[in-house]
This record gives sequence, structure tokens and C-alpha cells, in this order.
Amino acid sequence: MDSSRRPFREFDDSQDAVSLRLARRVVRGLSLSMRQVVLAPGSRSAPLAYALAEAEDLGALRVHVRIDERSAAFTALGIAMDSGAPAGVVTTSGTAAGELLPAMMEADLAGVPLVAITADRPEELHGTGANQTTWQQGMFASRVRDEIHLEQAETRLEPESRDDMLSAETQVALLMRQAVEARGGGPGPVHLNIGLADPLVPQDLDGGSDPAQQRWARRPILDESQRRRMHRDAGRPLEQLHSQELLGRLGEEERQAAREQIRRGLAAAQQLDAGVPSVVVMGHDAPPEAFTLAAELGQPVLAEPTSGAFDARTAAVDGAVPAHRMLLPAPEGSPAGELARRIRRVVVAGRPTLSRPVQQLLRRADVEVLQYAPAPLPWSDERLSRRTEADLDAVRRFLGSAPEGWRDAWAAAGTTALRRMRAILETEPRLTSVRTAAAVAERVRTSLLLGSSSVIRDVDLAADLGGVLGEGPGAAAMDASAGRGPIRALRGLSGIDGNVSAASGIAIARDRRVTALVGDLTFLHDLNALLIPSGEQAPSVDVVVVNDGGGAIFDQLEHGEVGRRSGRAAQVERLFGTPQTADLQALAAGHGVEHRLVTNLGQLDAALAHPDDRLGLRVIEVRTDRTGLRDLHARLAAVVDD
Ligand SMILES: Cc1ncc(C[n+]2csc(CCOP(=O)(O)OP(=O)(O)O)c2C)c(N)n1
Ligand SMILES: [Mg+2]
Repeated sequence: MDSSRRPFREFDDSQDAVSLRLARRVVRGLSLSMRQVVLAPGSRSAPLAYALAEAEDLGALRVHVRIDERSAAFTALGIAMDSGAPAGVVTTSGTAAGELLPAMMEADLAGVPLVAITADRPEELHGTGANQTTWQQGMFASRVRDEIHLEQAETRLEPESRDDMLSAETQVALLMRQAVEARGGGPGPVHLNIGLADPLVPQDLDGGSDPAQQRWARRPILDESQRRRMHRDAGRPLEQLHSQELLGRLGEEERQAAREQIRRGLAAAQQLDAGVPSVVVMGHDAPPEAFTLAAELGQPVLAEPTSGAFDARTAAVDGAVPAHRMLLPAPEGSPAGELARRIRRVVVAGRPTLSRPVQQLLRRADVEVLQYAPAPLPWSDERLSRRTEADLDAVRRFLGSAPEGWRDAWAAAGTTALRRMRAILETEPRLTSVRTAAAVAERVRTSLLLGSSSVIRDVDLAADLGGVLGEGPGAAAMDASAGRGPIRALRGLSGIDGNVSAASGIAIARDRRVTALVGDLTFLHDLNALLIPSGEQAPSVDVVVVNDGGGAIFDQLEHGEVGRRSGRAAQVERLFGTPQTADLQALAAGHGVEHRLVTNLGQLDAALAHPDDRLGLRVIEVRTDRTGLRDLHARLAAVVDD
């Protein structure tokens, strides 16, 4: 066979993550007939992204990164239309995959070999409430010439299976043939759905040398200067950990107060008498009676921002433990760690999706978990491993009365952790995204839409929604929830698409101003929300954009680790950070929308303080830097260490 059409040599990657190995086989199958792939960022699709980048380095195909999947799909459509060869579009799971539908419809009727490649969760995670999980197999049925689903666990990966009909590479190659020939039906779109399981990153096998060189032993086609130009902004140096230094800069009084609170929390935790040490986890859209029940039994509540716990209508915020996400993973021997270890039962209300510590708590072998479900749960089916219970009395019996001091101990530990976190955030030289998100959530009284990605997690982590700190305009009111509109988010699939439009819809439905707090990519993904036809009344939305020039969240996931390996920074920044420098002020101006740039909390307050009935759309941009966030989060996590 002509070697220029077979860019890959034999290789052994049997030590690497299975997800990566499958992705490499898929890319090999694709690259037999595909030269161009358009990729949109995401975590589930990460193995495909890494494998595509490797293949691009080898000259097997070209990768183009786009932020909006709908645009990515039409870009691939244009490539395929013009070249007549299949072109691929790769997305993560969830609504990202749904964004491909318009281009697939066009490709169907125009006979264009567009190849939709959608990453999916492994089948066993469907119907369990796992985040960003929906049934994607067959989602383009009746529009595609052919479709296949590859499941990591069931797919042959070894090099010797290359000629096996079941091998991933062969299946993909055959699918490509269907895109071009479709058994006489003419070219058209095909769909490749792939269930990928954690871990989703390459193993650190290379010990520092260029991973592509190691794996494939071939020369990259892009020369060094081309690559450098592509990744100009990536790979800035890391900051050092200096939490001790920062804590040292706290006033002596504050440190004393913190110590005293920890001591009190610990003392309370040690005095626990009879009773059941339970907690109530309130996830997204939790039935409010779960909150009342927890209050009645004296059990602590770990509530996500969109649980309903912080709305004026619930008026029960004072039972919610601040910064609970920090407390759960606290080390053994620390006050918080001891509390977390004592938990024996958990009642889950609503759907928790925001934090890994909560998911880990629900999986703990020494903890019994019950899901309170007075109505059918739209996000789960019989595969949900925890028991569900519709009867509140049965939940009451399961939850049990708290031991003396149990809830107070949680409250003290949470308040201390929050206070210490805030001390760190206040000493940051520049306004951080975490502090911004917390400030917006505390200050606004309109209903609030929290964008997917970091903002909602930052609010979950560091906002004083219950007003326990007794400072700042948000907490000044005796009842922190007083007058607060509902806090909402798109947690069905946690997409970064359509967030600003959804806020507009809420504003229309309520006929009131809404605040949307979103990341920059989330904002840009839905820029068309600003496009209101002349003569139409623009919905009243303050869009606060935390502009850190790309996707910050990935650096806090495992990709951050990969990016710190030698030679990987530029690749990870390109594939996941997806840096952008769009001029939001000009974009807003182009849409006739007011824009304000905010650089400190005072300006943020001023921008948000205006009469609720003010009409129209406004963009409030807060520029922050995402390079130091991983370090900042490490320092924040350390507040529960002692
Ligand atoms: C439609 C869609 N595409 C892709 C993703 C995967 N994804 C999750 S967060 C994220 C980055 C968001 O960046 P930004 O809005 O700037 O927030 P940041 O992480 O920087 O806080 C992406 C691409 C998704 N959830 N939804
Ligand atoms: Mg961002």
C-alpha cells in the first residue's frame, strides 16, 4: 500500500488509557478517507481531541478548533461540500451533539458526506443522573446514511485485530465508505457515537519527550514556527502555591476568630449523642419540603445554588451549610474531615450535578443513600443505583433526628471555611472569577441565571447565599433570601449553548429584569441572543460576562494536569482552553447593546445597582485571568486542612 496514504506505523500504546486507545483507532479509521476535522471543546470528547492532535502532528489530517458546535458542523459541511470528501465534526456529549442537527439535515438533502462524531458517556451511566448525559445513539436517525455506536468496553483495540471486522478502525472505515457511497444511495451524512469512560486523558508515559514522537515515531507536518504562531498565548508560567503566606497576611483578629470557630465546631462534633448523623443533599430543583424536613430533624443541608433553597419562597436558607463542597473532602483529623467521616445517611433531593465531593459522598460504602422523589425524575430511570422514595414519612424515618450539636458543627465548619476562603480571595491582587461570581450571586435581587461551566461552581463554592458572613450588601439583610428571585441554570444537560437566550426567556415570562452570569465562551456561543429584530422589545437582561479569554474549567479538570506535562501546554490550551480575544464591547456596540467594563467590586456593584424595571439588554464585562486559577483553587481547598 502507498505509504503516503497510511501515515501510521505500528505502535504500542497498550499502557495508555483505554479511551485514548479507542480514540486513536477511530482516528486511524477516519484518516483513511478524511483530511479535515472540525473540533469543538469538551471533556467527554477529550480522547478524540488528543488523538486528533497527534494525528495532525503527523500530517494525517488537519484539525480546526471552533467554539460553537453548530458553526463547527456547518464549517465541516462546507469543507465536505466543496471537496466531495468526508469531513468530520467532533463534539462532546449533551446539547453539544444536538447542535449538529441543522447541518446534518442540510447534508442529508444536499448529499454531503458530513461525519458527526459525538462523544458519549458509557452506556452504564445513562439514566443514573450523570451530568451531560442523554441518549445519543440514533439521534440523527432518518437523516443519516448510516450510524454506528462504539462502546469502549466492547471494542477490540489491539493492533492484531486490525483486520477483524469488529475492530474500531475497520468499523469507522466502513462508516466512511457509507458517507461517500451509501450502498448506491449517494453521499450523505453519517453518525459515529462513541461511549468513552474515565480516565479521558493520555497517561504520562513519555516522561517529558514529545508524546506524538513517542507514540507514532513520525515527523510532524506543521513546522515549529507555524505551531508557535497558532499557540502564541498558551503556556504561561505557573504561580507558586503560597497559601500559608496569604493566610499569614490575615489580620490577627480574623485568625483568632477562625481558630475559635474551628475549636467550637470540633467540640460540638465530639459531643454527639444519640441520633443519626445524616445530611440532606439538595441538588438542582429539589422539592422544598426536603428542606423543611431537614430543619425539623436538625439535619444539615448541603444545597446547590439552584436547589431552590436560597429563593425567597423557601425562606429557609439558614439551615444550609456554606462552602459544603470544601468540607466533604477535608483531610482526616481536621475538624471538617471528622464531620464528613461521621455521615452515615444521605437523603438526596433534586439532582446534584455540580461537585465531585458530593458525588464521592454518594458513592461511599459506609453511607446509606436515599433519593426523595415525590414525582418521577426526568433525569433517571431504573439504572439509578440509589433507592428512591416518594413518601415523605418514609424519608423522615430514614433521615432520623440529628445528634445534638450535629447541625451547628456543620454550620460552624462551613462558616469558618467560607470566611477563610474569602480572606484569601480578598487578598488577591486582582478581581478573580470566583470572587466575581460570588459577588454577583450575593448582590442581585433579580432572578439569576447561572451559566454552565465555572460560574455556577464558583457560586456553589464561595457565595454566601445564606448571608452567614454578615457583611456586604448581600448579607446585610437579616434574611439573605429576602426579595431574591429564583436562581436558575440549565442543568438538564449543562450545555454552554443558549444560556443568554434562556435568561431572556425568563425575563419575558416574568416580565422582570433577569441577571445572567456566564463565562465568555458561554456568552459568545449564544451571541445571537443579542440579535433582536428592529421594532421588537429587547428582553431586560443584565448579562454579566466573566471574560477570562477561554474555557477555564478544563484546567481544573484532569486536562490541567496534562497541560503541565512537558511539551503539552500549547496543545491543551488549543484543544480545551480554546483561547479567544473577541472584543465584547465592539460586539455589544454592533448589536446596539450597552456595554460596561468592570475591574473591581465597587464598579460591579454600581453596574448592577439600577432600577429593576430598566428596559433592555446590557453586557457587563469583568475581565479576569484564568492562568492562576488552579493555584487559587488549591489554596482555597487548603482552608479546611486544620
Ligand atoms: C454546547 C456545549 N458545548 C461544549 C460544552 C463543553 N464545555 C463545558 S464548559 C466549556 C467551557 C466554557 O467556557 P466559559 O463559558 O468561558 O466558562 P469558564 O470555564 O471559562 O468559566 C465547554 C466548552 C458544553 N457543556 N456545552
Ligand atoms: Mg471563560
